[in-house]
Amino acid sequence: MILYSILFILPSLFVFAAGGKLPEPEVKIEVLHKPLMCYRKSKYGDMLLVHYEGFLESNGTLFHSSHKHGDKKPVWFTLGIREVIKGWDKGLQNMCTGERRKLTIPPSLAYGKEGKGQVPPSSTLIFDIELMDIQNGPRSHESFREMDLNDDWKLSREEVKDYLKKEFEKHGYSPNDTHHEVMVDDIFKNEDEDKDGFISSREFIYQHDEL
Ligand SMILES: [Ca+2]
Ligand SMILES: [Ca+2]
Repeated sequence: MILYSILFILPSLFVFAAGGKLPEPEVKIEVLHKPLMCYRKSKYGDMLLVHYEGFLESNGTLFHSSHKHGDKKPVWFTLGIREVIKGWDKGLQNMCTGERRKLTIPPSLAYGKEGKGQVPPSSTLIFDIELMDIQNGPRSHESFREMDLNDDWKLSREEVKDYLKKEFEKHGYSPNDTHHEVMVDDIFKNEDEDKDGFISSREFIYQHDEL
């Protein structure tokens, strides 16, 4: 009886946790600093601003530092949409602004067998990451409410287009109607799963839940 239950439950757990694949290796998370006040914790769909340093575990080489390299500014990215390596998506959830974490990330959740740039093949990476700010990303519940102008809990093409226009203007681009139409087509092709011509809150927010 017990064996039966385990056989029955395990496969469904795997499907739930890893989209049908075997569970992946984990990211080791160590909290180096936690602020006293935490008003908001990072979640999938949020935009995070981070300062970070990345090291090779094998010999301690610093391969990238946002403090020292490039324009020496912290970087923005959206959590949970694979904009960054999987290890970041997994390891930077539920984090407070001002918190610092050390992540140890196996190659399969970083740059894999191939490596990339200064990261040699099959490298385990260590990151020291400080979360500087959290903003509503394109995937948050808050931005859905913001986009849903008539509060009917679904997004029409007009609402999505309106939002794109505002976002483009906010970032200093002049509005381009043809470009926006193409983007709206693209968004609806991917997001409107049941093809009813609207993006429901569920289609919007849970799209990337399998990550
Ligand atoms: Ca609406
Ligand atoms: Ca729909």
